[in-house]
Amino acid sequence: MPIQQTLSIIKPDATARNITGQIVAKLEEAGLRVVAQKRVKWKQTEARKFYAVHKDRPFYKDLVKFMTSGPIVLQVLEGNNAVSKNRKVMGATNPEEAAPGTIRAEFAENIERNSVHGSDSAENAGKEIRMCFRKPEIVG
Ligand code: IDP
Ligand code: MG
Repeated sequence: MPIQQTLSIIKPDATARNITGQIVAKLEEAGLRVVAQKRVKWKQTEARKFYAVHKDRPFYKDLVKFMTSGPIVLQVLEGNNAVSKNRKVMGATNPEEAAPGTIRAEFAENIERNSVHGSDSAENAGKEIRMCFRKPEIVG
């Protein structure tokens, strides 16, 4: 299995409830390693750019508003098949459809305020990591 890196974000609903540690514990239990991490507050321009793939979706405006509403924790996760491993431990976008034990099943408030982001492909992981971190900030 290839060692990969993926981008993870702990979203404002989770930082507001002080559950970032519980989320990191789930990621680590799944076999993922946090090799970069920083807490930031995004400006509108940063959130718009990050979620540009969704710019024509009906939820885009609210998503940008939500992602700029409070602090977020950006992370690079590393491990075997990190992209799909992270998606699995995150659970489905809609917490009502997320498998038991997943981060979203346990912590998400609703389909928008769903506690975490995770890259959906190795290609997007590379792009998202480059958008959020400089090389020296990632220490494996
Ligand atoms: P993902 O985060 O599981 O990859 P995406 O489809 O990429 O899901 O959507 C990005 C984010 O946009 C979601 O995590 C969620 O915060 C928000 N979102 C997605 N679909 C909806 C929706 O139908 N209503 C409100 N917000 C949504
Ligand atoms: Mg997505």
